[in-house]
Amino acid sequence: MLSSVELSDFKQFAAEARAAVDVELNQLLPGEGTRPLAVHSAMRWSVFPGGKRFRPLLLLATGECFGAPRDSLIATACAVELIHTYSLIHDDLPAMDNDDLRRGRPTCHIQFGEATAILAGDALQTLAFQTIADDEHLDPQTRVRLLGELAQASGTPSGMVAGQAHDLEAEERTVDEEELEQIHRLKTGALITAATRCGAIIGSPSKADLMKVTEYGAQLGLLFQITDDLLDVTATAEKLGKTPGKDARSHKATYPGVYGMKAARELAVSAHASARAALESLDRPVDRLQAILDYILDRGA
Ligand code: GRG
Repeated sequence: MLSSVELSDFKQFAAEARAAVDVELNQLLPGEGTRPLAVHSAMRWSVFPGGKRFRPLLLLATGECFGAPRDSLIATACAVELIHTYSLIHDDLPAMDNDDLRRGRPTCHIQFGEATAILAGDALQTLAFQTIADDEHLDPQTRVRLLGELAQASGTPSGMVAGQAHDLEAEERTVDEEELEQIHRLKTGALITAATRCGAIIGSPSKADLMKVTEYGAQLGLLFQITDDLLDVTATAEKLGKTPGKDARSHKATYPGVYGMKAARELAVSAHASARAALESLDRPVDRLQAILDYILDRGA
């Protein structure tokens, strides 16, 4: 565990990085008064005030661990958050999870109607790619590489869309441990891993270091999903900002459902240890990446 000085450094970093991400997101999104009005209001409704901003924070912390300047990281950090927010809007739609509460307030389709919510999600996704393509702090070759990373992690067959499709398919039947991990590696893990990889790539890592970062990201993604599943069982709507107990009611493939609560908690500890081992093999200042790990484990405890 981190010392109190390291923890206080991390809290300061997280608060300041979240504020910087919000300033940049505000500049990237079309203004409220921009026509057509409804789609832009819906995009802003879902992006602000936002959630934990976990993925952009992770990208900034990884990039800075590789010595990349903040200016070269911030747009890509926002692009990952735009993809994540699009996925939440679409996941909440009646045709998918059919949820009416997200980030502590009505979901996008409840507030603006289904058609506008679909368009807002679509537009956030395309804005993510445009943001990286236009980032003049990065050389063209790096932009193309980041675009490829993000597209792969968001789409199919090796990204979030594949995971979501697999998850929908599995609702009607029992899944085993291997299939559960495969679903969540794609649905949640791919974008979290991409956040770590994109941050590192901007800092020009060696191939060996990028592999270590990838392993850290993959294990952190699993840890994130397990704790998210545990919280769905144990936390209140107020703490979650979304409807709890939904996974079991929708017959979702979850870690507590497949393993039980005790074994799911043990798996979280084991993913935390594997991620930590990957970090320890990196000869870099990894305190913030360690703090992120500890924060996610504690969240589900
Ligand atoms: C619609 C293509 C498509 C994919 C949807 C995001 C997603 C994939 C499903 C959401 C279902 C879910 C609750 C997954 C668990 C992990 C997850 C993505 C939690 C939400 O992320 P947080 O906790 O949210 O980072 P905030 O609001 O803090 O940004």
